[in-house]
Amino acid sequence: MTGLSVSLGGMEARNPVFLASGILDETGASMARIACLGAGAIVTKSVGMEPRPGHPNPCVAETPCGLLNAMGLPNPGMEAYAEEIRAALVGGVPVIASIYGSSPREFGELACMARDAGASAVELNLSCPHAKGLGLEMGQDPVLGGDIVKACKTSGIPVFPKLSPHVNNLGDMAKAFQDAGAAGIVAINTLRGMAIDVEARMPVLGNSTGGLSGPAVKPVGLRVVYELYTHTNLPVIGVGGITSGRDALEYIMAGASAVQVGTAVLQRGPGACGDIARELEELMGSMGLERLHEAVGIANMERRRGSGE
Ligand code: RRO
Repeated sequence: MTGLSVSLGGMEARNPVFLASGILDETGASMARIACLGAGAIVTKSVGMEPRPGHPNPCVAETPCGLLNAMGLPNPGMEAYAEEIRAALVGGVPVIASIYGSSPREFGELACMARDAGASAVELNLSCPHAKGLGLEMGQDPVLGGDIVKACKTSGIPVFPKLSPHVNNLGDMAKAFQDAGAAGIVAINTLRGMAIDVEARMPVLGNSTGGLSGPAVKPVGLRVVYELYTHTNLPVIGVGGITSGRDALEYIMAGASAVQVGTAVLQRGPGACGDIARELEELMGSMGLERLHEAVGIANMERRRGSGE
């Protein structure tokens, strides 16, 4: 799939369909398997400095067009998880470590630990919808966001902040990330939502609210990617509701240079990323698009107008 190869801030991937954070990424073995089945790169679960048990059960709830989760950042801490990152490298594709922290300094230390474990890049989780004091609360402040990127740049590996769809100052955030030296921006994390158990007269999720993913969020993700592509020259990695090669191409045409697949892996199985990459290649071929860059942002009318097309 040479026509699908992609380079993001110096990180090379054989195809642009990556495993998203939070899906089948508890162990290095499962991540390596997804890589062997064709994913272009693997994003790990979000890992912090200390172990965290996560939120009380139930942590997931199905809805008609998507999945609600409130896992609550469960993870064993970076020191222990480094072993899983090393094991995931067996898959032979770049491993991107998703990290979260409470300060730029902690993010920077985590980035260095991830690099030492063999990660090719870090994704900064600035967008978890239900972790007090972390995630979304940090990802809306351009000064703090820029400082976090700068701290992680000391690791020397590419840095990809991940944004929430709830951010209202996308242009400011994109500029702050670009000025700080980010290699790209990932969008979107899940949308805040909830479900009610009528008989029990209470919320379904143990945490009451959670994050919605899956087909329902695809139009929102597309809009955010489109806006980011309009506002910045940084590569954008699109995520949210991608289930097929056609969905992936929609994101690419909106401005994504790569995509991530999460919820669809639960529906289509561990080969989902590889299968979607093959579907993407076929669809592009049938449309006369030989290389990925020919399709990136092709549907972005703002950029077209800017370049006088
Ligand atoms: O662990 C979670 O509950 C979680 C995370 Br870290 C995230 O970034 N997004 C999400 O929907 N759930």
